[in-house]
Amino acid sequence: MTNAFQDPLPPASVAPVLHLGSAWSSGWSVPGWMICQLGGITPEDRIIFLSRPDSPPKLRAVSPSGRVPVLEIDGLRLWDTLAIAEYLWERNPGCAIWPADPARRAIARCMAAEMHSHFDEVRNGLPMNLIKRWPVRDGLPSNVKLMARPGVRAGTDRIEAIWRDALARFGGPWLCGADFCAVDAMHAPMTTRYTTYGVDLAPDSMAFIAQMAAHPLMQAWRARAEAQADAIGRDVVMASP
Ligand SMILES: N[C@@H](CCC(=O)N[C@@H](CS)C(=O)NCC(=O)O)C(=O)O
Repeated sequence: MTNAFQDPLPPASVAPVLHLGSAWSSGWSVPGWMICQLGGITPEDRIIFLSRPDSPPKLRAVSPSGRVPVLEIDGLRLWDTLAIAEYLWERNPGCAIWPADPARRAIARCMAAEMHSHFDEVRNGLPMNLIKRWPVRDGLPSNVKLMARPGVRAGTDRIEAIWRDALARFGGPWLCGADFCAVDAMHAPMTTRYTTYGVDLAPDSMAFIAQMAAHPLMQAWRARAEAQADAIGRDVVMASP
């Protein structure tokens, strides 16, 4: 029996091509796209809408893991956000992906790795949807119940602690100091979940969430989500997930 994951993928492009998911719901697509901007490349973006019957074969046609983001660059196919960040940094050391100072960069990598490795309970408990505002429909659980889902409060407490510690350590306004870097990009989709579900966190966390929403990269991404929602139909987007 043929396993689709073993099918060879086409040779990767030399000119950068970035495969992304739906802008309103694909959490990892957000930092994938932002990190390319921070790395100084302007890839051709190709969108695969997720959660559709034809999504899995479309994803497997470009991604060995069946997940996005995937960056094709220099003839390589990179299918992981953190690996994309590291490749673009090695290709252009000193770009805006990581802080210039080695100690700050090491802490940045700890924060990025923790966000990359953990918090699935928060991701699954509060699914990302940049268009929806809670409550939107009767009969669904309140944000209080969503926050009571297993692991959501504990994960949120840790995320707030990361923000608080990093802002105190490096003086803000971003997690590694004055400049927005890959760590902020990786936390960006997390911040949006609390806005979507109307969850009130501590005042300093709410300030960070508001600051993130106003960042030009986040605003550009949100505009993309709004445009996709208009094109696809807001009823479809509001029903997701
Ligand atoms: N470890 C991967 C995670 C990527 C991931 O989970 N992507 C999701 C979208 S946010 C995906 O492609 N899911 C496939 C699907 O929804 O069918 C990374 O860092 O890029």
